[in-house]
Amino acid sequence: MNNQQIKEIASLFRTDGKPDRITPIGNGLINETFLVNTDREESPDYVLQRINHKIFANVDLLQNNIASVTAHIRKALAKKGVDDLSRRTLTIIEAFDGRLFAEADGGFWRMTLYIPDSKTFESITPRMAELTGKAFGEFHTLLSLPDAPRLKESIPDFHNTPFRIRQLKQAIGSDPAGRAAAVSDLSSSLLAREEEMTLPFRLHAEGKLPKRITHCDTKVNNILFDIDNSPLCVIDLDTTMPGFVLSDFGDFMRTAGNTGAEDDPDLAKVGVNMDIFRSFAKGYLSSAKFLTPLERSLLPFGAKMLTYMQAVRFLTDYINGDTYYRISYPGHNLQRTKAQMKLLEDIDLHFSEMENFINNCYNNIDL
Ligand code: GN1
Ligand code: MG
Repeated sequence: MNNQQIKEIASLFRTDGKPDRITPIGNGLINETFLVNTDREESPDYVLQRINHKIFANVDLLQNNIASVTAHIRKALAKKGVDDLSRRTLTIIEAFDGRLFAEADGGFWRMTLYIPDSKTFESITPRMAELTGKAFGEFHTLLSLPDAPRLKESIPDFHNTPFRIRQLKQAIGSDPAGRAAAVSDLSSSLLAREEEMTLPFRLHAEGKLPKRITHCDTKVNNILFDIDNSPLCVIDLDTTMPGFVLSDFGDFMRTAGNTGAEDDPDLAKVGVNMDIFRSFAKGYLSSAKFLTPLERSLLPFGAKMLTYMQAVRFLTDYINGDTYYRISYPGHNLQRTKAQMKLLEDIDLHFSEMENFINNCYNNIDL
């Protein structure tokens, strides 16, 4: 698609000023994202996204979820006296027909206000991690208030580890790209940990572990930071849905708490950054006051489970012939799997240190 066509799609939304310049932005693996500047200097800029409809089958449900989450956060922040509300949560821009998305070029598109002077990072400092932990604790707190919206699952079984393991087994069984045999060492070592990695789901079935509204994609690059590097707002609300808080804690650690990249070709660089873990945990515990003792004690397990689940998902996609995640080179999903498995090994090595820290931190021993 050329810029002119994208500009025409941007014109389907109620922007202030006429869409003028289009620039691809972001590095998500699922949706395509563009910055839209308008012809009026004094108008705001906008973010236009092509929603991956293959993955988000029900766009109406998806956009309604996001609208109710952002409205709830906005209301709660206003009550607390926060004034820069349009920098603190996403603002959806309606299409001219009043819908929260538009249909064009055989696909689904949506628009939000661009938050000026905001930035994203692939890696952050311990101080930023502490403030981000606090911000996630606040996000979870707001979404566990009694008047929080009841959300439906935009992707059914999204952070459901037993389901993801079943998908891996199916991929191995059907082997559509003929790749399963060559990676059988990797899949066997992942499948050997099935029992261990599905614990939260058994605890939930026994009524011991609650589900709350969680973000389910707390990669470090899904947080916008302000010019002074303080966290501003969580973006990519597509998968906000009922889940375990350990998921969000874990997904952040999987990304920000990795000394290497998610797909690092140099496995020697991949490992746990304990400074980030400690700072993030400290910040999170300082504001997530609603946690039950079991939820709190499972936070380090979240880092393990999310890294494991991501390895399972990347390997499944590799075996399926790369049909889900955007890849930059052949074998990218395999490289991602290896990097996640290396991280998982290192989390295993640091696991008791993580557990002790959470305990001590809660008891104010190590603050
Ligand atoms: C995807 O869209 P993006 O890049 O923020 C994926 C996440 C994965 C992540 C791995 C809807 O997130 O679940 O953790 O890639 N989102 C979806 O980088 O599958
Ligand atoms: Mg994203």
